[in-house]
Amino acid sequence: MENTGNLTMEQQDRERRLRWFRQARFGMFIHWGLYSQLGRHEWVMNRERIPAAEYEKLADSWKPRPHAAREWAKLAKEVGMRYMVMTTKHHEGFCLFDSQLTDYNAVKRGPGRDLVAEYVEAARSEGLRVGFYYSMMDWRHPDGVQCKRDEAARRRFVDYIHGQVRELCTNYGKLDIMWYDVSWPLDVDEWESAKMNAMVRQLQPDIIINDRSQLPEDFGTPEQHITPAKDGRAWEACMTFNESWGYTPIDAKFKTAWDVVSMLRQVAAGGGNLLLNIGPSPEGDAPPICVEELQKVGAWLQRYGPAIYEATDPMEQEWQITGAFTRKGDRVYFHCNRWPGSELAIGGLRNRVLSAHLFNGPAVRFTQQSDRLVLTGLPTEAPDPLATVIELQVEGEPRHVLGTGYRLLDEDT
Ligand code: H79
Repeated sequence: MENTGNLTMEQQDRERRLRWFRQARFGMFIHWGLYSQLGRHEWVMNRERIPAAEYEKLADSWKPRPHAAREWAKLAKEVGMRYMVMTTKHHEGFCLFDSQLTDYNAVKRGPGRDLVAEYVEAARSEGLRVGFYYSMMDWRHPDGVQCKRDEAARRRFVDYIHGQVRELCTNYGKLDIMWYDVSWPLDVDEWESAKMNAMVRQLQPDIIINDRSQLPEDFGTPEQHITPAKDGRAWEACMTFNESWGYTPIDAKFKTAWDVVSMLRQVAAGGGNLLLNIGPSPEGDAPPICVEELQKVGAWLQRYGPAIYEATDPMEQEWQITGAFTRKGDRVYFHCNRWPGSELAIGGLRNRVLSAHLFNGPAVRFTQQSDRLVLTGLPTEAPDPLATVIELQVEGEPRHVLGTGYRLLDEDT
């Protein structure tokens, strides 16, 4: 039984809604929109100062393949992701959903279908949780900038944004995540964010809401860095595969499976999630390199999953070039991603080691003198080049402390 004794009713309800999210660990972010056709980043309209009239032609030329989302969802499921978040409207203003509030949407223009409905069906049929990304900033809406200077414009724009959020929360069944993005140029009162989120919760009592409507709500969203939230708040790091969110083939330096496994270990160690982005082509193909690398990650998780999904207990630790820890209770998992050969020395572990094993494998011999642990008789080649997990059973609260200065072996603390 959880001890909920010291939590307010509101906090208890938040923890109830967050329960799946705190255990999810790994999700797929999808950035898909008109910008995908240009292949030069999702900010292309703004960065290249493309006139709206010219950009809007992309709404008619976009002809994505039917049900492309099914392949993304299958991939997500296969590689160990538990949820998805897709852009329903990015800063460009084009709506991938059927909106009564604008004709600039996927049903009325080129695609001729509701791409959000297809996405929801695809994710649900793989048993994945469903999130909607929605950009509050809107470069195309005539009041999107004017709203800051003109009360009538603000009223119209806020009604438009709230109205679309209502549509999203009404027309697609049960949702798991509302993932707002950039709330420029208004402040929290001008946006009437509290009112908007109260509406969301009335329509979707189990939903969790991110922190980007200028209210903290349910979880934090570090972007392009992995930084745990304070005070036990839920959090999710969103990361790109290359350096763009939208389809950008000229941005060709992609993270590898090794990088992704390392990010998973970092989020697990901090009790958070990794929302890893894919920018599909305009037709709807995930870049082949992302598919290949994710499949390697999936195979790795098949083998080492428990050292990621369930090993989120906090543990003080410092860096080592050979790897880092996750922890569950008295089990400490050293994820060795730079294999040193038949001997692995770990300095700074302040607990007596009771046993050492390759994860789900044979015992490993070791010696321990003060805070120097030496594992011996290991394979000369890395058993797993992405990261080999070594499970240590330790005595007492696990601590890994080296300090910055030089310290003789027998000095304490
Ligand atoms: O969708 C992806 C990015 O396109 C988007 N978030 C991820 C998930 C993103 N948009 N902008 N940013 C990230 C960086 C933030 C820019 C901002 Fe600003 C600085 C927003 C508010 C201050 C630039 C200046 C935009 C408005 C004013």
